Amino acid sequence: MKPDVLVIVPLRPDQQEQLEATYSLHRYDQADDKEAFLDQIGDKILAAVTNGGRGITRAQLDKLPNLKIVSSSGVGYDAIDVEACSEKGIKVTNTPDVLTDDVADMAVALFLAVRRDLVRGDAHVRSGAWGKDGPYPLTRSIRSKKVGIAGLGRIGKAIAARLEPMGVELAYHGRRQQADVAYHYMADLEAMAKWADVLIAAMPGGADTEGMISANVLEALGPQGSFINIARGSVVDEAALIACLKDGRLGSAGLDVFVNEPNPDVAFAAIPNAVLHPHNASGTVETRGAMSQLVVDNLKAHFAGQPLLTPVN
Ligand code: 8YV
Repeated sequence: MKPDVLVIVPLRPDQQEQLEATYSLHRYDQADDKEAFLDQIGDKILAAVTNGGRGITRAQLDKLPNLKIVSSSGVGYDAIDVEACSEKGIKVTNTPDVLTDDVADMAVALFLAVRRDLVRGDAHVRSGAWGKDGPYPLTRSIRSKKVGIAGLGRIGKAIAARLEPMGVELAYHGRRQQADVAYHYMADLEAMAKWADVLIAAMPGGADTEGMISANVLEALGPQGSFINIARGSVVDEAALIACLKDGRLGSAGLDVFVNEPNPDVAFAAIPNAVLHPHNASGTVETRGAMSQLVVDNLKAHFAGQPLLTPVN
């Protein structure tokens, strides 16, 4: 008898095949009436596969009385009710490390795109404005600029490592100073934003960091400053971000994440000083494959009674 597994979000094709071969899959993602579907099959589900975006809620967990593990594709688990899982003795796993490089690359891509005006430069060529109106306005050098990273975890460190050889001055903010890190630590986020030309958000999402990038922080960053977010939409006061970008209190932004995904606030579409990306920093074939494999491998370890590879709780 194959163990029954709930698929909230399917994996990449290779890994989905592995799941199909090993487990009896119940496709929540394909069910029209999801409530009725859970009522019908909830009792027999032993494991669930989801991702960082969809997660799993307490209401869903309540319908899965025999669930023992939630294996999620994504390093962030703010959409998973980990507290409810722990209460119910359900293990949660995520996919750290395998996505670090791609996410850090995207932070740097947004940083460069924003500071060197890549997207508007592209439009200047395509529209013929170059020939009609003349050369594109000058931008600002990256070299010698001050970059503050909020959240110096695995991804924050990978971003710093990429920026260091570009000749920027680096500082970081987090809950505490890290003994083995040479970058300048700033305990006050607003003070770091005031100091910085560019502020990069790389902290986890969730209640602890909600709205951390406040109106005050954005204003401290200022009219020449740029905000880059590859973390979660929830870490920034998005209404303040939109207002500050519109009226020039903040210079520019590069955003991979939004409060309402996949339908972000329509106001963003009319903001020329922002580069927008559809939450796809980990979205490469290689990395999504590695994330999917880690989801499969965590399930395998669980059903074999072995230690989980990347446990969250
Ligand atoms: C994914 C992410 O896009 O890892 C995360 O926390 O936000 C992204 O890698 C997300 O988990 C959906 O798969």
